[in-house]
Parts: sequence; structure tokens; C-alpha cells
Amino acid sequence: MQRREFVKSGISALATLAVGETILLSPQPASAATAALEPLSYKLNAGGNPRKARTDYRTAKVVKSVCLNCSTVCGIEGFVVDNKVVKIRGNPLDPNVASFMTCAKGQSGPTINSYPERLLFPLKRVGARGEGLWKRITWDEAYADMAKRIQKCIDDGHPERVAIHQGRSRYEAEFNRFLDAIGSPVLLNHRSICSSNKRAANYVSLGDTDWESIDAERCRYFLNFGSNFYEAHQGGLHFVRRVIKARFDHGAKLVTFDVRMSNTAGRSDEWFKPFPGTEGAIALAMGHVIMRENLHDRRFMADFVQPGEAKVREWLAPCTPAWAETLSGVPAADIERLAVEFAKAAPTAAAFTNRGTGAHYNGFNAERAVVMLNALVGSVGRVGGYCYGLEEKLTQQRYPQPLPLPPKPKVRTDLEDPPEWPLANRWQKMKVGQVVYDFLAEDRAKIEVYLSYTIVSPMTWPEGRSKTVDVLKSEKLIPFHACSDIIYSEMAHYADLILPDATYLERWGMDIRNNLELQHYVSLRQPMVQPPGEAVSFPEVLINIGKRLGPNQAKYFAYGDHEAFVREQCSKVPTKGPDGMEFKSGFDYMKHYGVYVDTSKPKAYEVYQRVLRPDQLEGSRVDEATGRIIKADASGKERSIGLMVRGEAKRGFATPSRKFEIYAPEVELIAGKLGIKDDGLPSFAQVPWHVGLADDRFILTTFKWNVHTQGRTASQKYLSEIVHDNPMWIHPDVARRLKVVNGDWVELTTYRPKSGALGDKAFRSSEQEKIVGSGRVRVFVTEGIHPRVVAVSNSLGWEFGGRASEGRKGKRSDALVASGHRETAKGMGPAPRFDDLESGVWWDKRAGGRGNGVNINAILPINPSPMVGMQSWYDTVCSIKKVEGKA
Ligand SMILES: Nc1nc2c(c(=O)[nH]1)N[C@H]1C(S)=C(S)[C@@H](COP(=O)(O)OP(=O)(O)OC[C@H]3O[C@@H](n4cnc5c(=O)[nH]c(N)nc54)[C@H](O)[C@@H]3O)O[C@H]1N2
Ligand SMILES: Nc1nc2c(c(=O)[nH]1)N[C@H]1C(S)=C(S)[C@@H](COP(=O)(O)OP(=O)(O)OC[C@H]3O[C@@H](n4cnc5c(=O)[nH]c(N)nc54)[C@H](O)[C@@H]3O)O[C@H]1N2
Ligand code: SF4
Ligand SMILES: [Mo]
Repeated sequence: MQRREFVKSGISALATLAVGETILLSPQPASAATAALEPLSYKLNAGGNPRKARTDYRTAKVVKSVCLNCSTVCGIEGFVVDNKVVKIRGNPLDPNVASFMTCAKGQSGPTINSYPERLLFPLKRVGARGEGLWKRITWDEAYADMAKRIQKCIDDGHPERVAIHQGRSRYEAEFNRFLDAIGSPVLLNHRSICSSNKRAANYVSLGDTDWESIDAERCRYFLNFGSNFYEAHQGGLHFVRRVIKARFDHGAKLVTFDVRMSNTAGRSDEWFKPFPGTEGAIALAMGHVIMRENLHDRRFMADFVQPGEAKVREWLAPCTPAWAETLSGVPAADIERLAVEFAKAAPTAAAFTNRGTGAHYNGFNAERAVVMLNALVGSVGRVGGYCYGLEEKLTQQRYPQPLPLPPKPKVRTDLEDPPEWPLANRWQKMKVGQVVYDFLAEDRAKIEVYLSYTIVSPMTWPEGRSKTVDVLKSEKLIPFHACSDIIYSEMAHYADLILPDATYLERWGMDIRNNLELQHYVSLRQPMVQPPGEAVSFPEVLINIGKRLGPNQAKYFAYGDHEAFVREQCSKVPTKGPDGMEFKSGFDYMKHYGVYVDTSKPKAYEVYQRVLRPDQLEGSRVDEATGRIIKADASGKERSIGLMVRGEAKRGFATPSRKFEIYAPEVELIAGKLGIKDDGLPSFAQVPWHVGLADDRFILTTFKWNVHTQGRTASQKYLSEIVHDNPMWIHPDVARRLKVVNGDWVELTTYRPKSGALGDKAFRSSEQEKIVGSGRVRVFVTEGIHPRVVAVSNSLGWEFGGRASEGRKGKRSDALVASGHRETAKGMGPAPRFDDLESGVWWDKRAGGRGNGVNINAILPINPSPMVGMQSWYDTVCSIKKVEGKA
């Protein structure tokens, strides 16, 4: 007899699973599903039909918190009725939000709380890894198992074999503390598949790695290189509101470079579609025009820019608009004109980027070239100009963690600090996440305990369904994997232990983001409602594991629970509110307002001009040749702390020269050590394998939707209802050549980077063209794309995650309905009779719908950029063939 006959089947049965019972969870058998939780605000009317229940918002409890449906982390207010979040709106006290506004994703957040397919209990794998067979266990068993394995690594002298791999976590403080306590430095993240070229470029140029905080409301000219901030971008929602205001109030101009007509491109005054990865050349050519026309800011350059004006002029001389036109296809006359307009609008002008420019093999230098434009025209840090971050993070001085603090680990590993990409970890841990699975496969590092959190690498990583899944499946390479998730994701499927998490509306945390009002602020994430079933917030899980470790580790977790941790972090927040209200503690203040804004200091304009105080200067000396002010730090190491400018001791930039470094000696040095030719300037080289691209080859790019966030929103029904399909954008010329029309199917094949005459060293490049993979996609024919580019969005094509993300409608478990079973897991209330997913997933293929799209990451190659290691997402060469007949 098959053992499967003994097990429950399908995520639908999860809610009624008893401790010790077994369940099979994999996408195919889980055909029918049950609603374990009551969908938001639905009641049945007399006729048995669902209708919206009337909610009296005046009587709702209002809880201030922070959204995390994307990385913008907007301050929000949740309206809570009967332990349900019935409405989200913006928290006007949050200086970035400053209104009741949220985006559609923010509105949809509460649906995930009551998603019928939420994970509710700890589950332990009982079949082969990836088979989908699980047994419900207790938290005690789960904690004991994890603590035992981690303790063994510590006792064996290999604490670094414990790794946390996080996606969008916002829990660096908690996770670092946990790993410090056990002695492991291996906190892996997704920064290299996100934005590390930008951070590295800002670090090298300005000494700051955060996103720019453009003074948008006062800005008159926005020169946008590849950001889709009307839909995405870090803090896009805050930014777009201010850009719109600037456009309405004083006619600010918006120019966008994007290979695709994004919503931002479509709403710009001018849109240009360059050949992919040539933004650096365009920016350099604009620099050339600015210098040639003497439109640069002489004084700023003389005081604060390295190298000086003469060198920059000489270096930019060959970068003519005509040169940039041959590379990018953007007319020289336009480059010329835009450069002049931009410079004339300065200092109320800002040139900025996002992943359209950064996610390339040459993205690091392209990012630098764009940021440089602000330095040439002197708009850096100026009112209405290109302003940038405040260094203050969740520091111990300001947001103290409970004492004692564990010491920093002394070991390093190739996993968290790969020597091939030295700029990856220069200032902040950026890591090179997409090579982690490769390194494990190549035995470059060992892991015993892999804890994953808010990351779904089979969906969001390059080679997600090949290399990533191969390694995740291998018990030799990853002997133990515990995954914290809220749904049965593709990541959870390959774990040994599933830890049901509380959603961002059900847990604690502190958050800081760059503030477009240029003042320091911090916000509090607090539970609006209790998590369902036995879901536990992951930071809480780590504390509970920590308490079970030996005394040398457990002492760092003796302070209590995660709430106690956060309370301590708030202990230095003032107790008097902006409206005069008095609170017993900083924690109470934060719970009330949700946010604290430090208005005691002036807005952070021109921070580099700040004059150093006598106490800062004490014990310093000036290097006569460079004007740098040098002082020994606590450890005795000499550092530049400022710059002599026109006889005054100024703060300058946080770079080694204390100037804005167009020329960065550090880059030259690092490149030299790696055998890469680099003069330390943001010079342009085309993506090597794009040079002389054959006629039948295209560049495959990807993009984000306004209503989806990577791998975290497909399970939110109302968002997937809006966007659930992702046909491939192709230009009409291409459609004509391939003889396809809108909606036809094509076969798409991708290739690894080819090593060209330039002697490039791209990851796994080879002389022969090697296929990464191929798949069938539908085409969307549109003028809104560069003729040599095809584009498929990410976020879709889930095989897991429940009915909404899988695009599968279906009834609740028949057994449950038939037996009139009304009881579900503790704290979840009765099972509702109406289930929104039953018929609501109208895009189900089986019902004639379009289905849930494709996961393009399956055929995108792992491809880290030189020095920084950022994934070159938007450089993939592909070919397309028409599929004859019915696909
Ligand atoms: N709605 C929504 N908001 C989000 C997110 C989300 O998933 N959804 N994610 C958040 C995160 S983590 C991030 S990192 C940010 C990312 O925010 P963005 O960088 O603004 O968004 P992306 O879609 O990654 O890329 C931006 C644009 O690059 C274009 N592009 C592709 N190739 C090229 C090229 O070669 N040249 C040029 N010039 N453009 C090109 C794409 O068409 C796309 O419109 O958004 C954050 N906010
Ligand atoms: N092709 C392509 N791929 C991309 C991109 C692209 O532009 N194109 N963008 C890249 C970018 S910018 C980024 S930042 C990465 C992000 O990729 P990831 O680091 O993987 O991050 P997310 O997609 O946010 O993580 C989603 C996972 O977190 C789970 N999750 C959601 N909420 C919670 C929660 O409250 N608790 C827990 N424990 N889990 C939760 C979801 O169920 C899902 O399993 O994707 C990258 N992937
Ligand atoms: S922009 Fe992001 S953080 Fe802000 S409301 Fe929308 S989903 Fe939430
Ligand atoms: Mo990202």
C-alpha cells in the first residue's frame, strides 16, 4: 500500500492538521483548497451570496505601523475591527508619506493576513527533500532541532556553517546579533541581485551608499536614467508624489531613458530608448557638453571634485555626443540639448538612476557617470538638487539594543565575502548573493544550517529553477534548511523545516529609510493583529533558539522577547510628542505616532560644506598637498575627517579624498589587483557580448509592475487579479520579421555571455554560444520598446504559493464542507462558507483564462558584474522563434 494513502493532501487540509499528522504539499496534488480563514470583510446575505460587510471605521482601532509590501516602507495606519485589519492608509506623520496615500500594494496588504493558504504550524519534512511531504510538529520540537544543530556547529568550532539568507528583511540588527552571538559572519542577502552597483557607485563617488534623496519638490529638471519610479524604485511612492508636485507647481521637466515605455517613461516630457547598457556613454557625452560649453560649476569643482576641472575636461574630450549616438542610438543633437537644459536648470536639477542603468555588466561605471553629472553642475546636496542620505542608521548610541552585546565574529568565508568582488563588501555588506549556490556546489564554503527568510530564490534568483533548485535540493550541499515564510512558497518547498511567520502587519520591528525631507527619522512596525494559528515572527524564533543554546550564547537573549528588544531600541526616543503629548517611554511614543522625526537639526543640504567643530579638529593635522584633514581614530588608524576649503575646515565628502571622487584611486587599486584594466574614472565600455550583436539576437530585459513586488505579492489575490500574465514585449518590426501577431506564442532561448575580443572575464563565459534555457512565451507587440530588446516582467509564473499565485481556482476541501466542519486552527475563527478564491481566480487556465504567466528567471544566467558582483540582469542575449500551430 502506498504511504500517501495515509496522508492528508493539499494546502487546504493544513488548517485541520493535528500534531504528528502528515500532509502532502506540492502544487499538483493540491488541487482543491479550503478557506481556513475568513476572507476580508465578506459576509453572506440572505440569498447565500457574498457581499461586502459594512465597516464603521469610526469605531475601528487605529494602529500605526510600517508597510512592507515593498522596500519603500511607508508609514501606515491600520484600521482594526474584530482582530482583522479592514483598511490601510498612509500615516501622515511619516515625513516621506506625509499623507493618507498608499499604493495599491499597500492597500492589498491585509489580504495576506487572511489568505486561506497561510502557513499555520511548524512543519517537518518527512519525505525526500522537494517531495512535499510534511508532518506537523510543535514549536518546541522545531526549536530543539534547530538549537541542537546550531550548537553542534559551535561545538565543532564551525559557527560559520550557520547561515541566514535574507531577502527584504529589515531585521539586520536582530539577525546580526543572533549570528554574532554564535560567532558566524554569514548573513547573506539579496543586495547583489537588487542594487549593489548603485550602492557601490555612490560609495565611491560620495562616500554614502544609500539611495539619493532628491529634493524633488524644489527640483526643476529630472534626468532619469532607468528608474521606473512611477511604479517601482526605492521610495518611489514618496518620490513620485513630489515630482508630480514640482511639475504642477513650477513646470519641472522629466526626461527618462528606458528601453521600454514604462509608466514613468510614458509620463515623462521626453522619453528616449537607448540600446541596453549604453547609459554610461550618454552620461559621459552630456558631461562632455557641459564642460565644453562651460556650463559647469567652477567653484564646486575647484573645492570639492577630484580630479579637478582641467583633468575632467581632458578626459571627457573624446566622449562626444556623436560617439554616444553610435553606441546608444540616442541622437547626438538630443544629448547636446538635454545636457544644456540640465546644466542651465542647475542647481535645481538632478540626474539619477535605478536598475535600468545599474543592472548591467558595466552598471557600476554607468551609475558613477550619471551621478557625476550632478557634481559637474554643482547640484549635489543643493536645495532642489541631488541630495543624498543621512548616515544615521539604527546605531547603538541612538537605538540601543539590550546589553550585553555579542562581539563580532573573527572568521570570514568566501560565501559572505567573495574575494573576486572586493567592492561588494566595502562599506555595507552587499554580498554576491547569486553565487552562493555556485560556491556551495563548488565546495568553496560549507553550510550545515541554512536559515532562509523572506527570500524565494527559485523564483527571484537567476537560474532559479536550475542551479538554485539543484543546490537547495541537495542534502549534501545544504544538510539542513529551515525556511520562514508566510505561504508555502517555492523556497519552503525545498526546506526541511517550515517556520510559519507573522506578516508585517502582525509583528514588531524598527525601520529607517532615507528621508526626502532630509531629516533623520525612524518608524515602528507593531502588530495590528495577532498572527493566526501558531505563526511566530522570525526574530522571535531566533530569540527562542538563542535561549536554548549554551550559556555563552543564551546570555545574549536573556532580555526577553522581540517586543522587549524593540522597546529597548526605542528607549532614547523622546517622551514628548510633536503635539505636546507626554508619554511614559520612548516606546509608548513610538506606539502612538508610529514614527519619530528628529527636527532638532537643519535639513541635510550641502553637508559637505559643514564647518568642523574644534572638538572634531582636536588632534588632527592637515596634509598640505591635498588639504585633507587627518586624524587618528580610536584604534590609532589615521583617517581623513575633513577638507581645508578656502581656509576653512569643512566636512567634505565621506570619501578618502573628502571630495566627490569622479576619479577614485581605490577603484584603480582594486581593479589592478584583480588584473582588470581601469583608470579609476567612470569610463565607458560596452557590455562585451553586445558588441556586434547578430541580427537574429536580442537583449532580454525584465521589469517590475506597479502592483507586484518580486516574489511577495502574487499570493495577494486582488493584485494578481490586476496583473497575472506577463507576455513578452516585442517591437512591431520584430513581430513582422517573425510573422507573429499580438498573442502568438514564440520560443525564447537565452545564452550565456560570450567572451569576445575584449578579453572579458564574465562569469562562465565561453567562446561558443551556450544555451541557458528556453521556454514558450506569448508576445505583446508594442511600439513601446527598443527594437533590439524584448522584455518579460518578473514576479509571475509561480508553481507554489496557493491558489492566487498559482492562478488556480477551486473549492474548499470537500471533506470540510460536507462535514459542516466549522472549526479551524486556534485563533482563526470559524471557516467561512464563502471563499473568494473559489471562483475569484478567473484567470485560471483551466477555465479559459490566461493563466499566471511565466517565471523568466528560470532562463536568466547568473552573471555578476566585475568588482561589485551585481547581477547583470538586463544584458541577456536571446533568440526568438515562432511556434507553429497551437502552443
Ligand atoms: N511596485 C513595485 N515597487 C517596487 C518593487 C517592486 O517589485 N514592485 N521593488 C522594490 C525594489 S526591491 C527595487 S530594487 C526597486 C527597483 O526599482 P526600479 O529600478 O525603478 O525598477 P525595475 O523594474 O527594476 O527597473 C527599472 C526599469 O529599467 C528598465 N530597463 C531595463 N533594461 C534597461 C536598459 O538597458 N536601459 C535602461 N535605460 N532601462 C532599462 C525597465 O524597463 C524598467 O522600467 O523597486 C522597489 N519598489
Ligand atoms: N528577473 C528579475 N528578477 C529579479 C528582479 C528583476 O528586476 N528581474 N528584481 C530583483 C530584486 S530588485 C530583488 S530586491 C529581489 C527580491 O527577491 P527576494 O529576496 O526573493 O525577495 P522577495 O521576492 O521580496 O521575497 C519573497 C519571499 O518572501 C516571502 N514573504 C513575504 N512576506 C513575508 C513575511 O512576512 N515573512 C516571511 N518569512 N516571508 C515572507 C514570500 O512568500 C516569498 O517567499 O528579486 C530580484 N529578482
Ligand atoms: S510603496 Fe511599498 S511600502 Fe509604500 S504602501 Fe506601497 S507597497 Fe507599501
Ligand atoms: Mo531590489
